[in-house]
Amino acid sequence: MDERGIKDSLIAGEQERLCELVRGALEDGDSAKAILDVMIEGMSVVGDRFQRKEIFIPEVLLSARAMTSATDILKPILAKSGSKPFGKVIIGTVLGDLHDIGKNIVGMMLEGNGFEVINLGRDVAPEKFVETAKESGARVIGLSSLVTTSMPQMRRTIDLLRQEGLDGSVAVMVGGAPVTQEFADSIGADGYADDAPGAVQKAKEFLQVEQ
Ligand code: B1M
Repeated sequence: MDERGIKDSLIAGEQERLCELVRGALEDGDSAKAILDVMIEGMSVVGDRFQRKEIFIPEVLLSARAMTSATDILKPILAKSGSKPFGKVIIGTVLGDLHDIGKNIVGMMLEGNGFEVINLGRDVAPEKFVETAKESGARVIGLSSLVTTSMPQMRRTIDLLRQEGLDGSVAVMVGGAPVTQEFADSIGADGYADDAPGAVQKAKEFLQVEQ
């Protein structure tokens, strides 16, 4: 795989070139997971440059758009699962937060590992999570947050589930770059995952899927 090319085109926000390189890597037999890892490294360079004010929102948006398109190419592979679903998992990025790349990767990996995923998107209000849990009967909710300002919405969602009497039947896992195990414990979440494979692991634990 042309790792350098994949990182550089993602950092430069060159959507078409990135997609071409990703297709090429798949044709050469590289795994979707390995390609994704290289893109995640590239995106972390984008974040560092943004933080150092070397690039600004328009550039970050271009990189995000390129990564979303390239991840879409990997989706059928990551989400391929022949077996009957283990159970439903609701996922979403919390209210006030527009970051969804990592959350979507979590969703794809859950699907690829045999879960039925209800992806509510981004900027999702606590009420929407609770309402969907009631309607769908899902027993797991995964909350994603990428900005510290949206993290309090995770607590609000858990509090609302408690008020509605669902806390015993629906397990909540939280994740996203600024989220920690300590924070998860402090808001009464049932679990925390650092990355997408960790989220799959937690969902399996919650639904007592044999590993
Ligand atoms: Co924003 N942004 N952004 N941004 N952005 C960050 C998060 C930031 C760290 C950049 C920085 O300053 N270095 C910073 C947050 C700082 C903070 O809160 N402490 C930041 C900021 C400040 C902002 C704005 C406020 C900027 C502004 O307007 N001035 C604004 C906020 C808008 C809002 O949300 N209301 C903003 C906007 C944007 C864009 C829209 C331009 C774009 C998002 C596009 C999109 O997602 N569709 C964007 C991007 C792309 C980023 C960075 C560069 C990359 C995020 C990303 O996609 N990473 C990011 C910097 C960074 O993270 N280094 C940054 C790749 C992705 C695969 O990783 O999302 O971490 P990640 O997901 C991982 C894990 O976290 C985990 O698994 C995933 C896969 O391994 N995970 C879970 C995620 N969710 C999980 C859920 C789980 C379990 C694991 O269980 C349920």
